[in-house]
Amino acid sequence: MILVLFRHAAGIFYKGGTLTMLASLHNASLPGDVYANLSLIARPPLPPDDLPYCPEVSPFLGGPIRVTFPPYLTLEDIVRKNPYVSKGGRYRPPDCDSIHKTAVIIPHRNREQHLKYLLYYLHPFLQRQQLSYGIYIIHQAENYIFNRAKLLNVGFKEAMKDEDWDCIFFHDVDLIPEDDRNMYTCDRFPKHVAIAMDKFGYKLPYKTYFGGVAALSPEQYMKMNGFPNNYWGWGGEDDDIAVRVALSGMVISRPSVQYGRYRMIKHGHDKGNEQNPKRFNLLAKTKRTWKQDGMNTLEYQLLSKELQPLYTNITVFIGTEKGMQRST
Ligand code: UD2
Ligand code: MN
Repeated sequence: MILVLFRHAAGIFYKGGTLTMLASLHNASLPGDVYANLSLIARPPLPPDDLPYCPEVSPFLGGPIRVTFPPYLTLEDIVRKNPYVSKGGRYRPPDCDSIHKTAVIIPHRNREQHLKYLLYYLHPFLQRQQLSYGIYIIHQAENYIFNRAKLLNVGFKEAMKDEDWDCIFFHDVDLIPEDDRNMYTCDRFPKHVAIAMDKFGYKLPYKTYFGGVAALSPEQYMKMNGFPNNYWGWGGEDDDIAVRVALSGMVISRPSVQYGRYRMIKHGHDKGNEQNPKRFNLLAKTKRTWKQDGMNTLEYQLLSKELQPLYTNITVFIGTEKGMQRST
């Protein structure tokens, strides 16, 4: 027993040593470059079934990430920089068997520039964490008012058809993570991840804040009947989700403030996502409505599902406030 324990401790020590060595090596060359450690990842001459499990702590982590927005970046550049990413924006570590399968769901309309930067950072970030992952863009068709939470519900449903994901990240398109120790894996409770954003002075704006980036396991998500479908326009849906967490008997978990850091790409108000004047009324009723509105009442028309090189694009018609009839 003592011998086993000792070996175990030595293993951890060794892993820690490797991590420190790699981190300093990478810091010496390009401080904070999110692509710095990727060249160290290589496919060993082993059949995929014989790969060892990935270690508990990835040796490719580098800590803080320097976020800049290179002006001439193209999607082709990003493809070239991520040779192990396959069609549909899918990845599994080539050198080890990951126990984590994470889907990232991004609600989207008309934010192509933000999407490009997010992909530029997110792919290497997730590879450094040695996760198996897939990136999904949920694109709201037509010009009717934007509905972030309903798009996230669609993303969940469609992603789960592809794979038995064990963790779903619901991710704004304009938030860039700034520390790769912010693991894109799930906790015992729904995890609010974007807890320290530049736009809020790297602090939580209020205690139950749940916006930006959040991670739920499929079980946690189903337990709260997913997210509301009836918040059209800006605001309130994130607070509704936080209330659902509590109403379904769970609590909010969070990473450490040192790791849960994000930069939000600056933007104005989008046309078609005006402030939702009904948000306060809706929020006052969540307690009565959460079981009657959510995953169990989700309706949409899937218009297309395309496997792009860096992501799976899902274009969906989600209807209007009045129902599923076309607005035009
Ligand atoms: C805050 C929250 C966000 C959400 C929103 C209220 C932060 C960092 N985020 O974001 O999670 O709760 O308030 O609804 O505080 N989008 C498009 N096209 C559009 C409109 C929105 O793609 O025309 C998507 C995109 O992924 C965007 C997200 O919806 O990041 C949230 O919209 P926002 O960025 O305009 O709102 P913001 O920054 O106030
Ligand atoms: Mn934003």
